[in-house]
Amino acid sequence: MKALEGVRILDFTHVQSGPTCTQLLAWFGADVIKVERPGTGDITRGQLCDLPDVDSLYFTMLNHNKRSITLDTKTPEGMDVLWEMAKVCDVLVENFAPGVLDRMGFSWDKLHAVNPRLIVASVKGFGPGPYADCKVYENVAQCAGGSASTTGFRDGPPLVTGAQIGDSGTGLHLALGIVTALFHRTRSGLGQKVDCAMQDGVLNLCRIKLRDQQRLEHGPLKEYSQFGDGEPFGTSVPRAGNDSGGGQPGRILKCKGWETDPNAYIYFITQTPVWGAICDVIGEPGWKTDPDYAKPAARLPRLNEIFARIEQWTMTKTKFEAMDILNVHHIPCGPILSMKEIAEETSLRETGTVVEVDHPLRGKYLSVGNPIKLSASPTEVTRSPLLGEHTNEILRDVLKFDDSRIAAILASGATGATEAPSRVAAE
Ligand code: CAO
Repeated sequence: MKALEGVRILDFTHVQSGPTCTQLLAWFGADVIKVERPGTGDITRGQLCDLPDVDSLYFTMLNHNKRSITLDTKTPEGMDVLWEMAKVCDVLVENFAPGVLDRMGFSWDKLHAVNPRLIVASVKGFGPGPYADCKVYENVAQCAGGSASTTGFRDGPPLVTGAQIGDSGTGLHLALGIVTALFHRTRSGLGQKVDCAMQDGVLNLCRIKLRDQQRLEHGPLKEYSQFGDGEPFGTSVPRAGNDSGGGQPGRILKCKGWETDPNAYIYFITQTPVWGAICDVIGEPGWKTDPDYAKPAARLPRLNEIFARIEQWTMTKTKFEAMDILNVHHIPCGPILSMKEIAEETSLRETGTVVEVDHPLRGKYLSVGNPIKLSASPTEVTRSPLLGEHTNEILRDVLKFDDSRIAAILASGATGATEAPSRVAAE
């Protein structure tokens, strides 16, 4: 039995933040029923398409293991069906713009009255406050959550990061909120609202930068290369390039081949317990006892010089050769892996973190599998649904409608053309 078997999710999500949450729940065994607008469905089905008339990779990679029903919830018949679904589901998940669900008539009060056990989980860009009504996409959340102001180099503009911390990060937060509410329901018998704001989710992941903001009031941040360069700090946490580490300073360093390979780099951490080994490996054994280098505090003003010296060594090795040598000495380091290298990495295939999935219209494609491994509830990744693929079976098997009721709903147009191909281009 899968961990969430028996849990039914009314998945009223779109784009990325909500779908990543419900995909995780589906991977844990929940029955996730995605409600989509007839004709177009989730707008991402038709965005950034690499093949004609085939659901985009964006959509397929975010909606595995789900079923799809098409419903125009702005028709009375579509609205009726949605209410019936709300009665038989355990969780409703949505990430529409602020106010959309209320405008549809699906307020928390009404949903709770109809199904007191229903958990209603929402992603919004912001929590209550001046921006509560704003629509938000990934990069807006990265900017408003503190990530962009602290990412990049100090002589350049703020930068967004390639990791989707606003969308997928908030989806993760929401999934935790939902399973927590499910656990609470086993004792209270009642559903509750679960709200995650993308700004809050990003800030939660930027926690150490708020730590640094407060440290700054008590003096310069000595592990930042800015300190070693003698550049004064301002009043807020600066961008730190690739510096990291608090007590364990680290940098990205060039490796052999960096002139032509944009990813011939390694992340190198000068962890204190292995400082002696580092000195031996790079050919500076004298630094083990030299008072200017032997202790972490003495090294902080010299980090630029120290990393320049370590880089002289890493540039003589490929990133994988350097990994092999450094790992023998338990020196924390990591290669900069390109997406191509990750896609080809056999160990990630073996653990199911990278999976090959077959799709009837697309054929085989690669996706990221479930990064959370449960020993008694392993994940089997199955393809995303075609638009409206399960409309009839949901009306019949989940909602237990009889043939005449189903025929009336289909005739009303509320479900659109259920046998329609996978998507209609939305771009
Ligand atoms: N049938 C009929 N109408 C439907 C429907 C259905 N099945 N599903 C959705 N709709 C309607 C909604 O009722 C809404 O209509 P109204 O505005 O008339 O009430 C409309 O579709 C659009 O909803 P939206 O405003 O959420 O969509 P958008 O494309 O304009 O905005 C987004 C997208 C992501 C900016 C917005 O949804 C948002 O801010 N969400 C919260 C934050 C979030 O999750 N962002 C992550 C985005 S991923 O990068």
